[in-house]
Amino acid sequence: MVRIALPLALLVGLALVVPGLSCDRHRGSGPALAGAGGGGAVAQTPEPATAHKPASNGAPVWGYRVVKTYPHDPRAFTQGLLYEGGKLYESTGGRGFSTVREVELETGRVLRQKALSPSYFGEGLVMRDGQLIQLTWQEGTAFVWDVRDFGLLFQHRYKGEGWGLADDGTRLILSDGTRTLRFVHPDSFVELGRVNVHENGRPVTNLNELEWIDGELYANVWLSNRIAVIDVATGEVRRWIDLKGLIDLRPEPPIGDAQNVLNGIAWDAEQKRLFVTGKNWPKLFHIELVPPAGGG
Ligand SMILES: [Ca+2]
Repeated sequence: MVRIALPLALLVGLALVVPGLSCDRHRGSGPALAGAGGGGAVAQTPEPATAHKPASNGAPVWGYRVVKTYPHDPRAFTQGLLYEGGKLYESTGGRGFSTVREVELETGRVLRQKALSPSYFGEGLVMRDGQLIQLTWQEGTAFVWDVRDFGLLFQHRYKGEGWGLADDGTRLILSDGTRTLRFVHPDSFVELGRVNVHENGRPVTNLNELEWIDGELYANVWLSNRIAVIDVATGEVRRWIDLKGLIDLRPEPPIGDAQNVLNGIAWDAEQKRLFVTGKNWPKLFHIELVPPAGGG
């Protein structure tokens, strides 16, 4: 696969003027992936990159404040992130580099991990009843791991692509890069319903990593610095979180690679801490959200 190393702005700009230009979101050119066929992923055609740009009369845009910065494994092509029981768990992508792992928050050190077969590409991750449920990108398979030893307990099958995964306490919520969220039964992956995400009637696409926080769904929007906060009953984006400037990705690749976008949201429900990171980012951030002037 031809290596595409364009600045993000240029890449998005090209996507606007070149119909069908596909962005290989999962090429994963980070240190762990370099020279290994780039992950061998098949390019895909995202929906129009303009779709996620908030309308001028759209939902309020919140800012952020960094509370604390932690190290993050720059070889981790982050696809899923969660915090549960005082521990941080992560799902990484890339063909031959996909893992499910427990990470030490303070140091970023990988305490233990399970590597996926090279034919699988890790994606969204949730914890439920002592089990880690991990999506795969195009393999239609969700792995259920025993959190105690990362032993494989079960596999579910589902249709289409898997990007992000969240748990609303009753159902799992699955994103696939489109504007559509699917609700599936946590024990069977049988589909229970779906909703299209929008802002003032405009579709919001490229929904990626997810997190369920106090009755709302937080969603990374692929190739953007924004998180959409969604009312899943209606699909309406209630507000945006703009994380522009959180990390300086301008230095040389791989850190500056266009694929190394914001991705990964984890919520520490006990201590009310919000963590975010990105693909192959060397840092993970505990942030607080700041409402817009005039209220949000
Ligand atoms: Ca998450």
